[in-house]
Amino acid sequence: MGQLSRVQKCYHCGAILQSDDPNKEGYITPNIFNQFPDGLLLCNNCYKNERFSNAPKEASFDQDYVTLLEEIKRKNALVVYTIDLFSFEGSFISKINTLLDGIDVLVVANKKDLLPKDANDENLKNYVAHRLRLIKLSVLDVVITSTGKQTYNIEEMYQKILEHSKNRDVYFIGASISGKSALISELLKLYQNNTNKMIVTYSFEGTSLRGFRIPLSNDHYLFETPGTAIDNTLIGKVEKRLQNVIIPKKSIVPKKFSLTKDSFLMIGGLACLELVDGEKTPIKLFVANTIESKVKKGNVDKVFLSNIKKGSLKPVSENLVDLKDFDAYDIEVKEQGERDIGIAGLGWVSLIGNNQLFRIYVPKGVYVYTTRSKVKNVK
Ligand SMILES: Nc1nc2c(ncn2[C@@H]2O[C@H](COP(=O)(O)OP(=O)(O)OP(=O)(O)O)[C@@H](O)[C@H]2O)c(=O)[nH]1
Ligand SMILES: [Mg+2]
Repeated sequence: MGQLSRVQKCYHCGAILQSDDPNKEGYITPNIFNQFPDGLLLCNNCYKNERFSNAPKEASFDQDYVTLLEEIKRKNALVVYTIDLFSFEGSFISKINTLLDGIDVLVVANKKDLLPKDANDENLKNYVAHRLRLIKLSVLDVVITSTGKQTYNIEEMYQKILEHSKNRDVYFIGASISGKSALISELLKLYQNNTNKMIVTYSFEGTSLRGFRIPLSNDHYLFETPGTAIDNTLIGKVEKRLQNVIIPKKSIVPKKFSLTKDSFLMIGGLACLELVDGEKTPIKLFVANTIESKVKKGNVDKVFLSNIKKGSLKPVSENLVDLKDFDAYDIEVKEQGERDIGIAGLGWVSLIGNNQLFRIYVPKGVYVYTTRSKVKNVK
């Protein structure tokens, strides 16, 4: 009988691994194959496409929204674009931004209460304006707000809406759970109805979208619209009970760590940031205060996974138990100064850029970004 040897398969797609023909399925670089004879291996294709992809996923959107934006454009209305300051970076949808081209946009950057207490409004406005410039959206103004127990700048928001609307219709738009309904309900506490119209629920023509219509004058209205669902944030990837742990309830207190080459920060069982190359780097982590995090050295795949399996860092998700549940991205930080590496829905890490190479592991399909720092000089 001939010798029986084990056939190695790609851990992700299941193709039989081979090092003979790069054009056939299952191809893996020979030295990787030889270096880890018993390891869990990925074929080059899966390694590139599935885990080490360089293109974080853009959120998708509903076709009804196009119809709604076309109506806004036709009416030359004022758009109040609501963003969630804690987590808006992945919520821009380029097609929506293109459709907003030429429309007057007032940005309301909400949930300021979730940021560290010493976060500075001017810095935040500059950050938001910078992000919006990058996506080629030109805005009239940015107002920083909060709703909830301690509201912030609601009156300023209302005044700016009245000032910029100039007898036009006004539409509150923005991602789901950015706080549109909460802001409008605060606004209604200041609002006086001097018209002969009522506040009504309203169906947007040609769509299945519904919202409130609030009269501003006898000819003009403020419309509340439903949010665009954002499918590239962590919130949609975990079970309901965990969403309450991941979405901060109060002001984030940043946690300090330090990464040296080959060490990594595990953020609960949800994400992991490794310093692959570069000098020792102090980092500040901005996530909900209840999330447990720790720096470790060693083999990321093994250590991170064993922490998840043991449940030693909270929270862990039933949906995130295997390496194939995670994407990995390499991020080179070439810029100097304070920089953030962010994970949509979870939060971000702040550091001083110094030519580091980081590798970040995030749940599959979750948006990852790098920008100048959102919250600077906090203790
Ligand atoms: N911490 C904090 N939470 C807020 C704030 N504004 C709204 N929220 C919360 O965010 C969640 C979503 O708020 P909504 O006002 O329903 O958001 P929305 O944009 O109308 O969402 P859709 O209707 O789904 O598009 C709720 O749990 C609110 O309590 C805020 O300023 N700070
Ligand atoms: Mg709403």
